[in-house]
Amino acid sequence: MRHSIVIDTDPGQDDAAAILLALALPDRFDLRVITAVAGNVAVAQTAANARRIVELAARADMKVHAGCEAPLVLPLETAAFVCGPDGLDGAGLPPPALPPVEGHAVEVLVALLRAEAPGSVTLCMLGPLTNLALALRLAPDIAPRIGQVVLMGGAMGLGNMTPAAEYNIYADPHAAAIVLGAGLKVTLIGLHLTLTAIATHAQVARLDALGTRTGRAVHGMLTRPRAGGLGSIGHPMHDVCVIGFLAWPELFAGRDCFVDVETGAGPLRGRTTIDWHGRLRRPPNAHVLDCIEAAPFFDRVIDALTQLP
Ligand SMILES: [Ca+2]
Repeated sequence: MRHSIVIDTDPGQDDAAAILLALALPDRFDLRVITAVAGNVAVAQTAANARRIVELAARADMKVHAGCEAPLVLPLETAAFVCGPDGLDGAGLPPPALPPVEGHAVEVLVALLRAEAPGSVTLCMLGPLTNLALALRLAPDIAPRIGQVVLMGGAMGLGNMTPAAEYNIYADPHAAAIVLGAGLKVTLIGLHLTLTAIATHAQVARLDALGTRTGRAVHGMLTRPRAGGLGSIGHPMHDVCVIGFLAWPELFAGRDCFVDVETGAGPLRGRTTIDWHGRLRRPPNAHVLDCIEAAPFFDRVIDALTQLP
């Protein structure tokens, strides 16, 4: 099956790998447009980073639109302490040759969804959900036109931004609540899964051995020295799981659940309460993934990346 997708993103090293994976699988993905959002770093930088990535993949034709500069309600808190000041620390990429194209990401999302056949477009959400939430508020008629949303965010358990919250949901909890409350077909890929999606040292070394500029860039991002990480034993690649799930759903498992988002300002801000056992007796609003077969997953990711320059 070939998916018509939009990638909404805040690159971010793992966003970069996700975009590259989508571009490396043209028989699986028709990437229509990339929309950038403030998150890991400011939106001017995330949009520039998306340009750097598509140019790395020799896809300078790919349209990148900049979107929201800040979360819906709260001030922006970046994750530059993890991703580095430009968001792509370790990639060794030059500045983009071209700027983002005109047109705000939110308006582009609305126009695209209105123009396409209902149900035909999949939204791949790799950052805070601000752009999509604002699009749903601006144009509620797009909700039934969205085929599905696959998002990286939340956690069943410990967060990475705070003990309670994963970064993407923490950064804009109000947007997450809007998206999860909009009656969309949502697949949620949280930290509880992505922290088990670890490439082995041998797989990471294989990236470098590809001898391509893409292989070098991804290898550099994965192996950079990091402050502020969780001290995991390998190289979690959170956002890659979104694209990988659409390409190879047989490597993942999960179940339909009700998911609630804490929008209050206290220590639980951005917490996702995932009702795995149905205790709250609320209708499910997301398909929550909890398992990935990491070894074959990364073999396939690296095999795909061999297709890029
Ligand atoms: Ca991201």
